[in-house]
Amino acid sequence: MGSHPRSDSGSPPRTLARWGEGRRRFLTGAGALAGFVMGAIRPVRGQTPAPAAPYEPQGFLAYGQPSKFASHIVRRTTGRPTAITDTALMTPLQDLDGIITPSGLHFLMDHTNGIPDIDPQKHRLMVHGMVDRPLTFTMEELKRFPSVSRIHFLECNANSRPLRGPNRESVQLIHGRTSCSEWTGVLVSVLLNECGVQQKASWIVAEGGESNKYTMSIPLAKGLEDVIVAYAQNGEPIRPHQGYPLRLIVPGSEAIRAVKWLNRIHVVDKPYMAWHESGNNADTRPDGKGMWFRFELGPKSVITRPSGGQRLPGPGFCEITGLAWSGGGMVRRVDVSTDGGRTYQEAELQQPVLRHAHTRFRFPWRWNGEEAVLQSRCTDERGEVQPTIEEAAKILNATIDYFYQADHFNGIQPWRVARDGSVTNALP
Ligand SMILES: Nc1nc2c(c(=O)[nH]1)N[C@H]1C(S)=C(S)[C@@H](COP(=O)(O)O)O[C@H]1N2
Ligand SMILES: [Mo]
Repeated sequence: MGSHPRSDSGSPPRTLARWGEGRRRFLTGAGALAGFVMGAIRPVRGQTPAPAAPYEPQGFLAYGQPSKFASHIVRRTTGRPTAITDTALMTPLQDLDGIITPSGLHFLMDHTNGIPDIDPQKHRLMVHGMVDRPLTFTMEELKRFPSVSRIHFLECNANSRPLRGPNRESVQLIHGRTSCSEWTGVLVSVLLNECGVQQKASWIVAEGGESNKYTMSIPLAKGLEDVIVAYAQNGEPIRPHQGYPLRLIVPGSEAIRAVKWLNRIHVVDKPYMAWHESGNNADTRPDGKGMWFRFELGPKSVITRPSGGQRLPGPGFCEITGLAWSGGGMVRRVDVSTDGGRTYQEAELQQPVLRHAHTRFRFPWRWNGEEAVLQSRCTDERGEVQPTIEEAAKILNATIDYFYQADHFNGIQPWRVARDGSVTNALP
C-alpha cells in the first residue's frame, strides 16, 4: 500500500497514445492467433484494414462513456409530467439487451423540486419508534453490516399509461418507467433486529431526505421479508437521481415505495396516509371501494424488439425479444403470439430467472412479409397470467380510453408489423 510503481521506476506515466499502441499490438497478435485457429480469416498482407483514428479525449478515461455512435440511446420523456411529478424520464427498453439496465439509463421519477445534494459523511439513517433501542447509523456503520446484492426491477405505478394519444408509439415512451439493477445494501431485517422491534409494531414508515419529506408506509412483514436499504447500484454508489447515498428497495412492489435519499425508518402500528401515498392510492375497484395500499405489481411483459417505431429490413429470420416481470415472484413462462393473440407459443427464458427481476425472453421468428401482430404474455410462479387490455381494464375498473387514471396497468401490448416492415402500436 502507498507505493507507486511508476514513480519508483522513474518512468513517466504512460500516455493514452502509448496505451493505444500497446493495445493495438496485442490485438494484432490475437488476430493472428485467431486466423491460425479459424483458417479462413488469416489476414492477407496489404488487405488489413487501416488502423482507426485514436479514440476520444483523455477525459473519458476517468469514467467511461458509451460510444458516440450509441449516443441516441438515452432516457426520454413524453414532456407531460403526471400531476405530482416534476421529472419523468423513461428507459430506452428497445435499445437494451439482457436484464440489467445501465445506471445512466435507469428511469427517473421524482416528486421533488430538485435532487438533494447529500454528503455521505453527514448522512444518517435513524431507526426509531416502536423499538427497544432507537439507533442512528452513519454510512460507514451501515457498510459494516452483512450485505446482500440482489437483482430487482423497479416499476412506477404510472407505467404503461395512457396507451393512446400522441407519444404512444415506442416501448420506451409507453413502458419505459421500469428498469432493473443489482442493488447492494443491508436488509431491513438486520437493522430492525439491531433495534429490537416491539410486539405491537406492524408497519414501517420510510422518509426521504428532500425538503418535502417524501414518506411511504410499508407493512412490517414485507420489511422483514426482503426489503433492502441499498447503497450501491450495479456495483457503484447509487447515483444522485436514484437516491444517493441510500434508498429503500421493496422487491416486487410499486416503485413509489422505494424511498430515495432515505434518512428515517419509523416503526409504527398503523400506516400513515402521507401526502404522496394518498395521491397515488385513489383508484377504485369494480365494487367501488378505494384501492388503498396495493403494493404488488401483477405479471407483465412487453416485446422490446421489434417494437413501435422500428422497421424490419425485410422478410426472413428475426428474433423476437422482450422483458417479463412480476411482483408475484419469479416469471414462470412467457408466451409469444405473432397473430394478435389467436395462438401463442412458449418463448425461451434467459437463465437465471430471478425473483422480482426483469426476465429476458427470446423467440425465434421467421417473418413471411405479411402483416403480423406481435405480443407477449407472462405467467408468474403463482400461475397468475398477464391479462389482455380488455381484462386489465375490467380489473382496474377503467374504460380503455381512461387508462390514464389506472395505476398498475399490466395489459398485453400488441405491436403491428406492416408489410413494409414498419412496426407500430397495434392498439386502435
Ligand atoms: N424520496 C423519494 N423517493 C421516491 C420518489 C420521490 O419523489 N422521492 N419517487 C418514487 C417513485 S413514484 C418512483 S416510480 C421511484 C422511481 O425511482 P427512480 O427515479 O430511481 O427510477 O422512486 C420512488 N421513490
Ligand atoms: Mo412512480
